[in-house]
Amino acid sequence: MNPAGIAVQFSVNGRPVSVSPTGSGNVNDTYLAIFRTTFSEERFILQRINQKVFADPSLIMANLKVITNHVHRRLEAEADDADRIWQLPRIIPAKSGEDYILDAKGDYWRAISLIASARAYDSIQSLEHAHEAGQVLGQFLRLISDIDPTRLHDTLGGFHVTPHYFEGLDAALATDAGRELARSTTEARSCLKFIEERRDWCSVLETAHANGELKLRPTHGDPKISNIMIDEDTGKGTSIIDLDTVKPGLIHYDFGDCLRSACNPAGEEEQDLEKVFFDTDLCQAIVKGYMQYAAEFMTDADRHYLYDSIRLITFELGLRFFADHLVGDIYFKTKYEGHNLYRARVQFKLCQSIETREPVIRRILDSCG
Ligand code: GN1
Ligand code: MG
Repeated sequence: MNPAGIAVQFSVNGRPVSVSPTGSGNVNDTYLAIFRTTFSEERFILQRINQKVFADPSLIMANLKVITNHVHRRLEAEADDADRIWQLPRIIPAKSGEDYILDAKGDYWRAISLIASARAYDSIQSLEHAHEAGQVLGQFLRLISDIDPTRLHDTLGGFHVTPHYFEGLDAALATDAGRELARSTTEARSCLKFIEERRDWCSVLETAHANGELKLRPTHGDPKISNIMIDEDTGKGTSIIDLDTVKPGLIHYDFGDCLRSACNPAGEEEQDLEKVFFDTDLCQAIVKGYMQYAAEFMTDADRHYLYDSIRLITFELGLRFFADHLVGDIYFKTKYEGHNLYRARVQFKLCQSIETREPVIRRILDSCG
């Protein structure tokens, strides 16, 4: 069914004016729906959940409910003392009373409220923007830090467990087509070399988890810069969006992912690799903002692994893009031939830049922590 036909099945007043694609997500299909009544207008977000990625969308909705109910309650309780109006989207139920619509093709659709008068950016705009992004992530993780992680479903097995992505790579390399793609170009060969040189190190966080140093907690799973909403009037961060990947995990992957994405001023889709690097001034701004809220729940062991988390998640995303390239682009949506290979090269360039700047990054982490 078309998105407009789905949109009217949710509990929203008025009639549809438009339902058009929005955002830059790599997995789900996202639309902005505008409805009007005779006296007002309502805007909300409509999404078709990609079931090739999320096998059981009802579990995502269950997690979303736990998180949003909890955060809304805490935000209300703290509102009078807050320096801004913090927000988090809410689920808009279907008219049937369910949290989602299952269409005739078996696709799951859900609606969530729009964080209005705010916008997200695909790449970092300024030091102030970076500082705000850090605050938004720190605040979100603080607000969910008292949720028992066992209340959340593991909606995506192996997500952000870096060694797990080597299984995908190795399976791809075991096929003729995958091996051919990995060997056929200089670019692919150098990606594979980059990956192999880091194979032994990539278990660093999982080992710390296995030996009890790091614990599973509720996490966001995808706190990249394009998921952080900035108030258009004040320039302050107000909300984090895209809560599909909320699940029990290591908060390090969240911390690292925010820095990975926000400290590369060129953005993930930059076509000129020369422009891709890890900006340590932006890093300092984010870490300062993050710690304002996160200091409350961070342990010494958490702090010990922060540098690794930045390097690792960048490496992991490159590995995921590269492995998807080898299997014919089945996970991440692509716009051109070789898109995922190119995305992998961007992340590996960034990872290299992080490695080169390790001493500076560690100094920043020590002084802000
Ligand atoms: C995917 O679809 P989107 O853009 O929200 C991916 C993230 C990656 C991100 C990179 C479920 O997120 O893990 O970091 O692309 N989400 C999933 O842009 O795999
Ligand atoms: Mg996402």
